[in-house]
Amino acid sequence: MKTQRSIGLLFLTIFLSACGSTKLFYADFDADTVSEGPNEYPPGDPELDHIYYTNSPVYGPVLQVVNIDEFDQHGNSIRYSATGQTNTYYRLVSFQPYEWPHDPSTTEYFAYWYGKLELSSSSPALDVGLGDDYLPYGSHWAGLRFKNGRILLLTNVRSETFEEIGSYETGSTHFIVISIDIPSATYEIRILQDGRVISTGTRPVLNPESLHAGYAKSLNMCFCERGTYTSGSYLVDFVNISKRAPGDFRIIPR
Ligand SMILES: [Ca+2]
Ligand SMILES: [Ca+2]
Repeated sequence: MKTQRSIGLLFLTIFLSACGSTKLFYADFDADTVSEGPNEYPPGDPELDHIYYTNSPVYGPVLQVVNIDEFDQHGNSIRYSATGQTNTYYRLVSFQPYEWPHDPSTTEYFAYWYGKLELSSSSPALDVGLGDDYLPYGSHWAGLRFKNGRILLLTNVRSETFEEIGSYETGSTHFIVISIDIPSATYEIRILQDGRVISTGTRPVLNPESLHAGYAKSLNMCFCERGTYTSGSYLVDFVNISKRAPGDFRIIPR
């Protein structure tokens, strides 16, 4: 199984290397120092892509580079941990491309990454979204929430309402692809886990007026739910935002 996954990841890496001009954000954390926060400006193509996060000495690290065999996508990954901090900005992690101004020839955006959910019943919800800014949730084009074994799709940003689209088990690994089609102002999210795919199908973008804005197209993750939560983390690797789809949707983590 491990060999199959490594081959699949190698294929995907080669594919993406040939399409450098379409990359907007890329981080694999392999050059980062274990036990520290990741490089805020991930080395390599593309230039000027950025990770926004706050590793506060008061509230403890939110992001930490780790090397964990059982996740083992490739080399290092990052662990994003929930904290008791009530200020959203201290808890938010935002993967931000550099693109200014907006390229009018762009018709599609894709965000994709590997993740492993380490969430228990005492963990806050993990919210993930792609949008034109990093302020959850109003700017999101599409978003997901993971909470108590349920996978929820954000359906209304103002009222923060969700639709249940699937389930997960704590410790499960997945590969997520969020795709945005600009001309039709639609999106689709695919979650590959346990050898199957959960798809949202094609849906209208939640915040279509910002599709042509010249802001960052950010992939945002947040343990933003308020409450006395004490645990929870998300292992993440191979974070991509691109104008091109990943080379092989059949790559399913085991
Ligand atoms: Ca890695
Ligand atoms: Ca870079």
